[in-house]
Amino acid sequence: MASNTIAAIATPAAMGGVSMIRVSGPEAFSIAEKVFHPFQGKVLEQMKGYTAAYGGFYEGKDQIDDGVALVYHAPKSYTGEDVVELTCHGGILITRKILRLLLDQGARMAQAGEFSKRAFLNGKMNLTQAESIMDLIASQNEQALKSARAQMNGALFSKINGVKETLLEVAAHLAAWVDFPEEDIEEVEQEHLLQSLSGALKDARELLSTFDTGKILREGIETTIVGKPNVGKSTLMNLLAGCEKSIVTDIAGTTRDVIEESVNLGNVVLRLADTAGIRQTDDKVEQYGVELALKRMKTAGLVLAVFDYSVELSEEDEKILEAVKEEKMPAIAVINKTDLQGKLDEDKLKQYFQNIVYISANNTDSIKLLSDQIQEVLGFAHIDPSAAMLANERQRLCAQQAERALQESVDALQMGMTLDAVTVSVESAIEALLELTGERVTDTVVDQVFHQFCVGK
Ligand SMILES: Nc1nc2c(ncn2[C@@H]2O[C@H](COP(=O)(O)OP(=O)(O)OP(=O)(O)O)[C@@H](O)[C@H]2O)c(=O)[nH]1
Ligand SMILES: [Mg+2]
Repeated sequence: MASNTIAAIATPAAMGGVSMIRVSGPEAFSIAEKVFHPFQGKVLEQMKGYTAAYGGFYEGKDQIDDGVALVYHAPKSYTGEDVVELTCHGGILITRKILRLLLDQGARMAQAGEFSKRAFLNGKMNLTQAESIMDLIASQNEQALKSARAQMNGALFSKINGVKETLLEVAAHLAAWVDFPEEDIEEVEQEHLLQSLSGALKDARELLSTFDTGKILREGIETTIVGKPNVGKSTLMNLLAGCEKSIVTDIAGTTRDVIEESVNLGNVVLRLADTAGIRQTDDKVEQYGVELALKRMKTAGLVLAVFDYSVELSEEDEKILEAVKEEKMPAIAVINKTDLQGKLDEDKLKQYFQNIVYISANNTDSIKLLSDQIQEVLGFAHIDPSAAMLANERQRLCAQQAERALQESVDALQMGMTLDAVTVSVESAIEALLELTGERVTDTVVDQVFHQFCVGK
């Protein structure tokens, strides 16, 4: 039978000061004992929880390294099982060798996320908390980090739990009425029922609306800089990137390829693409660049449409205005070169854009102006990163299922359908919420969640 004690390297597979190998399961101490010998004759299993011992790692009689073992006794550990965390020098070869020795002594190589899966199965955390661990590790900016931390502390769980408690109460009342159909339900009670269900529906909707913001927070947003030639798109790209990413010249048609760079701007990661200036051209290479620019613009999550303040709007600008109007993507009109004399028809732009920002791409003060505008357009200006937020597609689908079921229950009640019909919908909503928190979830879903984790987590 495969061992129930698992081991894996928890630190990155790279050279560093130290590496850590984690061992968890019923035989964690006895297996670790065979590879690691505390120098002062301590026995790992007899050490107090949360204490450490300095010792040597041995391959047979040969000492291959020295390091530290940290001991946790079940259930007071990350996984809820006996755990030993072995820290050695951070060489790739040494670390792998120690892992191999542990496996030779009977540990099994942990699968991706298996330590966290055990923590979940042992009731150490709920599923939304477990999911936030990977978000925490993957965070690229302060807001994403704060949000992941909040979900790890249970913000999402408490929100769902609140809705669930309401629904359980409603279900209990419904069950009583269904059991005693001869007793008429008073009108006030019916009104109360409707209120509770409408409230729960509102909460579910609010929760669903956090998904898009959360996604941008975690993954950043595809942002395409477009405009006719020479308006200063590449200058803007370089300003935001903080380096000479794109070539800037006063020759129209300088940029032909799509130039990409990720930048962190006021807590949003923009996955920027600088593109070729849009115009009619006989140059084959440039023409291809223009096509790429238009394509990029259509798939972008945010468009920065750049206009030159010092010249009148041209046919080329109009083409961009039409494209923005047609695609309806979030877009900001960036009026550049405001250090020059203005000739641009701003009123016309206002018909197409709700958000307009005046900058000079040569001036670093422009970064803040643009950043504020972007936060506004994406709805980030007022978000509370410590609030409950849906973090992935699995959670979104469960929340959506709950929302639909709640809508059905409200409809059924308002249309005067039988209480049985209302009960079915309420129970289905509860089911969806229990799946969301992982309180009632299939093995397949659990496996899917934890397989996305790192090995060693
Ligand atoms: N005065 C002034 N000149 C600017 C400003 N921004 C850019 N320029 C100048 O405008 C010219 C064109 O800038 P680019 O950034 O290459 O313009 P582009 O839109 O990328 O042009 P293409 O790649 O040809 O489509 C350069 O000479 C820049 O120095 C600005 O805010 N003020
Ligand atoms: Mg350019």
